[in-house]
Amino acid sequence: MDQKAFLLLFASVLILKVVEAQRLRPVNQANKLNYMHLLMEHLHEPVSFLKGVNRNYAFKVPVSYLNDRIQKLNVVDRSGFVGDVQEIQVKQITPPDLSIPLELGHDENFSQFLPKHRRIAARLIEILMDMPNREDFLSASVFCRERLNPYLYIYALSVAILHRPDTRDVGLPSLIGVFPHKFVNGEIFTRVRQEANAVPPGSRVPIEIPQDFTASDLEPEHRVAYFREDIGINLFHWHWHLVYPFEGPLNIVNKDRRGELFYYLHKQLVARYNFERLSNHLGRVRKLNNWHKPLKEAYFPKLDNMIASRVWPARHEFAKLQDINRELDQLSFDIQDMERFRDRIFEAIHRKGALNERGEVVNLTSTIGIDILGNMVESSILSINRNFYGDLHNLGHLVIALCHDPDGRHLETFGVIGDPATAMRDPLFYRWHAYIDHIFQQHKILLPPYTVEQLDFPGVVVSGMQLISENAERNEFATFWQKNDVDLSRGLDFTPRGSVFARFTHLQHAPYVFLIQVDNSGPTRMGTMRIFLAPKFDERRRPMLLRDQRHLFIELDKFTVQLRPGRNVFQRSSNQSSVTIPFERTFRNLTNPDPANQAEFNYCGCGWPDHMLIPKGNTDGLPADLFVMVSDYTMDRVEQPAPEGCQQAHSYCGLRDRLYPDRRPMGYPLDRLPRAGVNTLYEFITPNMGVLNVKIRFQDKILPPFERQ
Ligand SMILES: *[C@@H]1O[C@H](CO)[C@@H](O)[C@H](O)[C@H]1NC(C)=O
Ligand SMILES: *[C@@H]1O[C@H](CO)[C@@H](O)[C@H](O)[C@H]1NC(C)=O
Ligand SMILES: *[C@@H]1O[C@H](CO)[C@@H](O)[C@H](O)[C@H]1NC(C)=O
Ligand SMILES: *[C@@H]1O[C@H](CO)[C@@H](O)[C@H](O)[C@H]1NC(C)=O
Ligand SMILES: [Cu+2]
Repeated sequence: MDQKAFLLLFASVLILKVVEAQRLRPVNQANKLNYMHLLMEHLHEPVSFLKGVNRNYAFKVPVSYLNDRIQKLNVVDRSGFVGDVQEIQVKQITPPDLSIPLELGHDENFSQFLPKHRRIAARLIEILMDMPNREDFLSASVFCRERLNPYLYIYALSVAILHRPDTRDVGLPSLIGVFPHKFVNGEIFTRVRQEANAVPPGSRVPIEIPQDFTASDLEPEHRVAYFREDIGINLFHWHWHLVYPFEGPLNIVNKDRRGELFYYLHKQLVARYNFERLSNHLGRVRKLNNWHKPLKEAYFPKLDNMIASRVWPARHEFAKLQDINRELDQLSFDIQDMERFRDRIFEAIHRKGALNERGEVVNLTSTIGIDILGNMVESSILSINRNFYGDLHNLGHLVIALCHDPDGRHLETFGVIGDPATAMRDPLFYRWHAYIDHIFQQHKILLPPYTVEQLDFPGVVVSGMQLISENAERNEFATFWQKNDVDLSRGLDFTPRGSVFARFTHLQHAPYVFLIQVDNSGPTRMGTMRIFLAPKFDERRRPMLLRDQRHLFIELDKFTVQLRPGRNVFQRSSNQSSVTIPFERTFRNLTNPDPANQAEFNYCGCGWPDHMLIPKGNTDGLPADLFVMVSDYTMDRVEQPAPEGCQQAHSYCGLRDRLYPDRRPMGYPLDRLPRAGVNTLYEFITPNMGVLNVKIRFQDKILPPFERQ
């Protein structure tokens, strides 16, 4: 026995003595899985260490599960802890075969976009999905944690928790608590460490994250950094891709209209970004259609990962895209390959038919064409012909993410756009997705415009609209800054006892209510209220034509209404939006796992963050068009049982285990070109629609945490 091992053994004997002074209480066996989030904490520590912010949980693990030295000594580090420890017992199973997941080294940088990594992740998801019951699932999760690359592990485990029928009630912690370095400036970790080491839990103050840490005002693009770098929208994007992975077991990937939702969600992301740009005197984002021209937009992320001592590579101004040939990633493709895929996709769109793997023509119809295209362009494993139409959108992420080291000679890894948790920080994310949307639009503009008869709902008239925001003029949205705190303690590479908070500043809007008056001259019937918002003027302050403006409409809400004969007045608050989830759910706090409210953290954890619902506007009040339509529910309705559990943000995320709850094309009625002769929104509307002139007024003030305006 060498000296180190001897010392460890000696320490463990002491520790076991300490354990005797503690009381071990098993947790309620039926609720064991509610503690799974503890597996996602402090990933640099073995599973046998005490877990939880207060270090009062322990996994009781079969000795053979533990790795190397620690395994041999069976050290359960409970040092320094006095009091009750709750024990989570882990059953011993025949361990799963991890030979494929182990192809990814423990310290490698994991990217869902890399084909090699996708294959590995798909296998791990399969392993975790195949566990026959909750006990075995917990056991396999513990076994994998000790052996696998932490990023791969968290990704696959999260997908499994979101999709196993028996884990609906298991809470998924917010990724910011797991990998905080993917979300906040690396510099603050030094200060977090000082605070945690020097100050006891009750007296700690939050560490302030500066609002402008990635660039200065010399860079015009920096004016919208508050959007790109918002913690909430990056968490949302990560979560959305957990719910809609493009590779993995077929029953997970093959969700109702997932290809169409890929198109619609990313179109909305670009629309929202453009709305912010127009709020900040920036032009709309230019689509990235020329892959040979140097790229004006630079990005220096300034995120560091202290665990893997990894710095996210930067991209300087006027970088060029290049052919990729990286042996270390088993990745090789040329820009020409992407061009070939692009040309084939355009050809399919213009022929209104695509070739499947058997060489048969699949019609790109007005109903399912967009769904087929979504899966083809992204591409997902549902693509009708991946060999022929390739993997355009994913390769685009990679060619941008690797442009600083296309052949790997500098041993540098991918940039932020190569990881869904960080991709939305990069200005090129939006240029790339503007291009991807341009492809989808080639299909949409070939579809026949909706006729007046198709749009109208005879006998239903929108006769009045009002917007009432707290402490604001009538028909104005109010926006401002707000500070909030997020607990980073669980994802740190050292182990403070108790929480350590970071304080960040984000955009916020005042709570508002829409009042919509609808006259019904027919019998009682149902309708769907669809609410959208777009800027009124373009970057040159000229009124927009509907053919341009329709790309800028962001969805604010969608809900079913009952129309009684005569006058109906509907009142709808911002906190009821079908697009958003509340702030608390975005930053899910699982320090106090209460089985009663776990379910809502899963699918219901998917939703646009409420604080980013309304674009910033400007101090003069940015003029915007609030568009409302009441459509005929008999044409919208999807026959299915009501969703269970929490209220879900279905507009962008769909419903768990259900069909997408609206039969119309996503983005209806603004998803197609307007009919002939219609140039403006006002000319477009039929009696069952309404437009309200509103303003978005930004007040340059910062509200303290959790305070209502
Ligand atoms: C991960 O990326 C960093 C550079 O950011 C690099 O130093 C490290 O070697 C990479 N890890 C592996 C295993 O490739
Ligand atoms: C596809 O469209 C063509 C032309 O409209 C039609 O003749 C053909 O039957 C359609 N194929 C299928 C499988 O519906
Ligand atoms: C939602 O907003 C309305 C109006 O502002 C308010 O009365 C209600 O309490 C809010 N509900 C929740 C759950 O916050
Ligand atoms: C999280 O929950 C714990 C216990 O319920 C509470 O003490 C803590 O303040 C919460 N943190 C946040 C950020 O809400
Ligand atoms: Cu995405």
